[in-house]
Amino acid sequence: MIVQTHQITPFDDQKPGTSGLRKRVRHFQQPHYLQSFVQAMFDSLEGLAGQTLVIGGDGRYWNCEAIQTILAMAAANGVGRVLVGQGGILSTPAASALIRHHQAFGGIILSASHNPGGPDGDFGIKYNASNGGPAPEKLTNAIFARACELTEYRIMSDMQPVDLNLLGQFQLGAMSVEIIDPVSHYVELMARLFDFDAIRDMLLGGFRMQFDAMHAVTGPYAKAIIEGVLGAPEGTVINAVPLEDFGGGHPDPNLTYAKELTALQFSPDALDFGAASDGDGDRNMILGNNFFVTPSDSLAVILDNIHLAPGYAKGAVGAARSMPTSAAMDRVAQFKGLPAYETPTGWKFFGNLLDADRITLCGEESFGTGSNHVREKDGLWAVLFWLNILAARRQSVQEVLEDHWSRYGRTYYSRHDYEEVDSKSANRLMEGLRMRLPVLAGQKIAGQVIDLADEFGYTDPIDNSRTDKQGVRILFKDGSRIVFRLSGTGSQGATLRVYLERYEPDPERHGLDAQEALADLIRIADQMAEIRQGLGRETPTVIT
Ligand code: G16
Repeated sequence: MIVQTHQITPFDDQKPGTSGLRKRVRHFQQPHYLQSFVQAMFDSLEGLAGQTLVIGGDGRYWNCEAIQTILAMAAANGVGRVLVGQGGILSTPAASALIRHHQAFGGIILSASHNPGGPDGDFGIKYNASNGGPAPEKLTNAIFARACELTEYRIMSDMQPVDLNLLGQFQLGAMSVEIIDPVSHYVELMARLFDFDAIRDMLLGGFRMQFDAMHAVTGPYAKAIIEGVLGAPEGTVINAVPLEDFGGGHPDPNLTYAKELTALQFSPDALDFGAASDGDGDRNMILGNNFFVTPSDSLAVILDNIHLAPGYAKGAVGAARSMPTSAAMDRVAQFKGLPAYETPTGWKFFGNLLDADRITLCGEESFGTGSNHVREKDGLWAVLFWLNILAARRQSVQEVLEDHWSRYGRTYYSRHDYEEVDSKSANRLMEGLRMRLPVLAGQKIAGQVIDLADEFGYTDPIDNSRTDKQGVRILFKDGSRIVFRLSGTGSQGATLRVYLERYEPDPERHGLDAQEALADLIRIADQMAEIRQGLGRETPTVIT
């Protein structure tokens, strides 16, 4: 093996966001850019020499090229063994499961999640630690600091391109490379957690469903499980073949971007169940017949019914949600006498709670739900959990939700996103809100009295690490809430997220459309933050 050392000028823009480093493909393709980040990562991982890494991605454009580069650099940096998903494919949850199963040192996942792909789209890279979860802030900060000062990287220069499609094992210098089936281990894990017999019986009994893989990584997993093991008819999984550009779509499972599925489920031909997952397979959307389940409600329903899945028969030890996620989960936790945690946005903040066995279940409003089976959110897992609940309860999605609301009350919830706005204007808007926080409490706006106004910060109960500036919260006397936050996952400009929530205990008022139920809060949010004037946008880009 010939190892070459390349001299470079340091990059100062390699700070990982909410979930890894995400940039436009062309930005990543500039000379030495990917290499700089990978070297900074390797340099920040103490004790990496001789260890095992899991590598895979969501199949987006440039995935396989990046894997070749990472393999050459891993060999040159003394990594002992790498496990690579066949074809360069590994969904984020499957990668997390494999890291845990093989007790690997960590993993590198190539994905920009739900962001569009293709030569003009986004690319991304993230590191997951030995627990299978996203690198904690301490590590991502160290990687960034290292990248800012990095002047050289090491790479194997005599490597022939590896055939990523060929299962098997071979050597790259002293490093062993194994190309493994990306799907089989994940299928076995799901079979241990859920009542596949009951789901199979339900499907054979005429239950009709569709799963939209959005031409992203979940296709092969969903085909194997839903159509293969569970016996749903062929064609149940649509857009099942992962494509480099996701077929030109935006692989984000929500009502705006999962167009085909949404159109079907809100039509007279709607099926009993519809679901979708995102670019790297960690998000999920759940739909019934002409019915949308908010991710916050989905988390609450799963917690309420958790014992119905064999892998969780003993119930949960506790649950957690990100701060902007609605409090619907908290009401179930309170009823069951379980601890409920509120963390900043980002799956990495659940890691310590899961590792310390404080929680079994966690979720986020951003279409993410997961449990202690891995250390990432898991799209297909959530879909299977819903199928398990429906099979056990023999009720429709709508019936399950209506029953839930009748017992716990309904939390109306919506998120309004203003995507790719000018960064300076977005920061100015947030700064303006921050400055007004001290005087807001007690004020009356459009008939609503503000109870508390602050900026969310979090002290991790396990390692006491502190994370500040995690979103501006306006809490009203009647329990309603507005949260303002800038996204940490975009690659262009800034995205303002406005989270709106209102609790309604009265069953007589549970049948409203969410936008209607939240209309007064939507007006207040615009008025308080001066969104229209500040961002020059009349309406949100995406409403979920
Ligand atoms: C990532 C994170 C999630 C987060 C979401 C949105 O999801 O893993 O924890 O909730 O981004 O973050 P933001 O509001 O900062 O854009 P994914 O699916 O993109 O990896």
